[in-house]
Amino acid sequence: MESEKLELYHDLVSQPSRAVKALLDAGEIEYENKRLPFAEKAWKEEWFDKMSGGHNHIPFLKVNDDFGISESASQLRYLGTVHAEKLSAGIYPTEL
Ligand SMILES: N[C@@H](CCC(=O)N[C@@H](CS)C(=O)NCC(=O)O)C(=O)O
Repeated sequence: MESEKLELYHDLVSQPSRAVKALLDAGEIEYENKRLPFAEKAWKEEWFDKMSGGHNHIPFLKVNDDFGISESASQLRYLGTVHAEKLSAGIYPTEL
């Protein structure tokens, strides 16, 4: 696979953020860790609103400065599909 740049905007107080971060870490998938402090309502800032297309929720996964995935279930599925070889322990089902 060509090199892929991933950025995860998240905060660990957020359960869906933890799920996505756990999958990235379990697969040793490289990504930039972009913490948005939940208590400071950082996801409401204008730059994030613009970047997330008005979704304004965490987690948000940005891929190659190209597109972003706003739903954690979709982020997990994207990672489970694109990085299936790194998740060979069956941590994410590929037969879906
Ligand atoms: N269905 C979404 C839910 C995301 C979500 O609700 N995130 C919360 C934190 S756990 C959030 O960003 N809340 C901000 C708000 O409600 O304004 C997903 O699974 O990604």
